[in-house]
Amino acid sequence: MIREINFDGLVGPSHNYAGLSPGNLAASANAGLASRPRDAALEGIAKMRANLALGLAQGILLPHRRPNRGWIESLSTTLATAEPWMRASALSASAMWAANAATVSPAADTANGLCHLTVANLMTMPHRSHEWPETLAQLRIAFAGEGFAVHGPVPTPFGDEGAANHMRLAPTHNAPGVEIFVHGVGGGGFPVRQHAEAGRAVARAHGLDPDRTLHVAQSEIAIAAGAFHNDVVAVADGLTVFAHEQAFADRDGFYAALRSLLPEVAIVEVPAAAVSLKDAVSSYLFNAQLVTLPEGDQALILPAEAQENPNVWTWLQTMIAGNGPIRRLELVDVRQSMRNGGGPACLRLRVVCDPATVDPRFMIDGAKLDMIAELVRLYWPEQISIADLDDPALWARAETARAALFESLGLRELI
Ligand code: SUG
Repeated sequence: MIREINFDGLVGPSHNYAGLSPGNLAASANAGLASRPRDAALEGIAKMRANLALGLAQGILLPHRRPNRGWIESLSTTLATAEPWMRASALSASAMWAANAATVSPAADTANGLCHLTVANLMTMPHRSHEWPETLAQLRIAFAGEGFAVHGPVPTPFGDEGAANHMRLAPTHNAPGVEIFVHGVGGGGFPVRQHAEAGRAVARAHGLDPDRTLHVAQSEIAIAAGAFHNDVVAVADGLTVFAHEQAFADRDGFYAALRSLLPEVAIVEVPAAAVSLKDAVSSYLFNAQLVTLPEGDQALILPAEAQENPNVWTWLQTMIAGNGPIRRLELVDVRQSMRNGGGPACLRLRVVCDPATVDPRFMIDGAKLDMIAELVRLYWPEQISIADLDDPALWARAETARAALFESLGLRELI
């Protein structure tokens, strides 16, 4: 049966706060803090468990080889002698944010009837630019079945950050949908990470119908306020778009184009007068997972921070009391990831397909989560301070932890 599967990135054992992403306000504000990799991974596991309990299908993407010695060597330096930012980049656990792993077009939208995935090149931030080869290796195993087409990255200099800048609307998972690619034009002093050319290249690679595909610009003020990806200010599921009033450069033009393609669309817009961009970015209201539950209602899976912001929480209470399509709120605690600017939606990649066609080593149930949690408790460091990043003992520990995980999951070929 065709379903939506959320593939969550498991937080890796080297999770740290190095402040590597200009424009990501949380990551910059928390640079230099001590991180708690074990807690971070367990928070992510608890989120996956909660999603399973809601009746959602759950998969997993796995931590990358860190430190990435090959990347450091390709820069003709070594871990011991590299500049601190470069060493931190080799150690970053940023592959946990699976919404940046790839862009996915379900089979119902594509010319050849395959589910297409294009790995994101993540070229704008050095610490993320070396993720794609290993992400691609995992995707090629997980989606090796004949119903999938897995593509390599869009070439540089066209920045592509994957599903975080992509929305799909469709009446059901196996009906043709409308796909929306959101790019930046100006960043108000911050880098634009998603380029228009990248979205167009992905749409062509996936064989999308140009008449059912939109390419829209993110507003510069949203990027300047810290929305370094569209999923910080907008999210979509089914026939619902949930967005901030100031998310898009040409809001009226976008809504009109969308309504003409999909007259039944529901646009749940949050006015800036009720929730400012600042509140939206600090609470990650829009970085919720918007999901359709098995019983048919839509739910928002929100970070706990959304409850702590009075403007956001008041708005949500009013929305729920009304008659809109989103009927339920679920809170999850992913604070360790949030401190690096990654909310519930950043942590997952949605793939619409039959779960039986996915390599089972990438599918998750309660028992497998128990096993992974056990390994996390055993091997993941409790705490990492910035000074620890210089310590060869930490590098070895991160490598041992990952190897133990891959061994247990039967994925030796990826160690
Ligand atoms: O790319 N943070 C990530 C957060 C990604 C969030 N993803 C989505 N919005 N979908 C980023 O900026 C911080 C790492 C550091 O500073 O150490 C970081 O990479």
